Amino acid sequence: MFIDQARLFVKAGNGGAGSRSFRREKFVPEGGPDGGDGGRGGHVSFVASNRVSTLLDFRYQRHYEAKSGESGHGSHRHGANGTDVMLPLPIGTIIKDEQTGEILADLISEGQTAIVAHGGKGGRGNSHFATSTNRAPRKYEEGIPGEERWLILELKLLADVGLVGFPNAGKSTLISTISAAHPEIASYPFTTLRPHLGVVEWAEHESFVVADIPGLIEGAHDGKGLGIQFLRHIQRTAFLLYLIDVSEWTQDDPIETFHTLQTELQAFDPALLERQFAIAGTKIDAQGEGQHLTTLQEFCAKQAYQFFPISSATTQGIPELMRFLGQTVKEAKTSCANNS
Ligand SMILES: Nc1nc2c(ncn2[C@@H]2O[C@H](COP(=O)(O)OP(=O)(O)OP(=O)(O)O)[C@@H](O)[C@H]2O)c(=O)[nH]1
Ligand SMILES: [Mg+2]
Repeated sequence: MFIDQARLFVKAGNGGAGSRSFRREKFVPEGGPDGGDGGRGGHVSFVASNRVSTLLDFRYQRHYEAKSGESGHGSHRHGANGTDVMLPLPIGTIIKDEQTGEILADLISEGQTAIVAHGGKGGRGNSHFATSTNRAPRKYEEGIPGEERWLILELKLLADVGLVGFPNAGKSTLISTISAAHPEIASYPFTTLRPHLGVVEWAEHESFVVADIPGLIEGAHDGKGLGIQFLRHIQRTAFLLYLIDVSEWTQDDPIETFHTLQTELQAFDPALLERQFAIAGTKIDAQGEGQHLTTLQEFCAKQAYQFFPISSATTQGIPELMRFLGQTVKEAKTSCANNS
């Protein structure tokens, strides 16, 4: 199961109390104060790791607490710091404070860490409070309580290619044909309710990741259908593939469909329209007289858009499309690596 959101509570450890202690030595009747400071409470932090790929763990355990710092000791000895809690998260997770909505961290690279609840500082021991008029202070400080808060974790899929299309366009069928992902497929709209990722091996040791997301309809940006919130999953993809049904069963004009899809993407994030893309005409095994296919093909030729007629049912056109996507993603990644 792919979990893309989680809510959890974190509490850092409290600081340990400072110590109230006096030096006791034989023949020294009034030994000075020697109470050490309390230890710091443990922090709660996250680390981005490519060994985890979902937020599933946070469905089962929602409370994470770090240990408190130890109290200080006599002879100026510092109490031990509380042990930190370090939780691994998939790369691509955004951490938000639930109450304020503030983004605390955006984990984008392996090993990146973020402290989300700071351990409380330890209190000072009585040795700090000696003055010329008070050589035997009884005063010491308690530790500061550790921070605590509710967090929202959001995993933005780090897919290379995002599939965009009307409901029923054949997005889930395509991803299940080209990868090991098995999202539900059905002839009714909005079968897919949450994003799915599939890894496509297009050549030996060469792969890219595709995201299948719920279908878009006209007015999605006003909340129609499933809305457009899930488009955040394709915000970071290098490439978009528009899937447009050209079977004889569809009532929609393919060019209008393309424009509607672009309008909805733009309403969510205009940058999505600048993204490299190609258009696939789907279900060509059921093209009938082929009117929709011809219309779309001519439109793409005129606009100089990359166009691929495909059928997931017969796999016609799919190997060519996969090679094209694989190569394009690879080039995009190489130029990205060279620029950074
Ligand atoms: N003949 C034919 N039917 C197809 C092809 N691809 C998909 N279909 C059918 O089209 C219908 C919709 O397919 P899905 O893959 O569920 O469509 P989707 O785009 O994921 O739809 P939503 O999840 O609702 O957005 C199903 O009945 C599929 O069997 C194809 O290449 N040829
Ligand atoms: Mg689907």
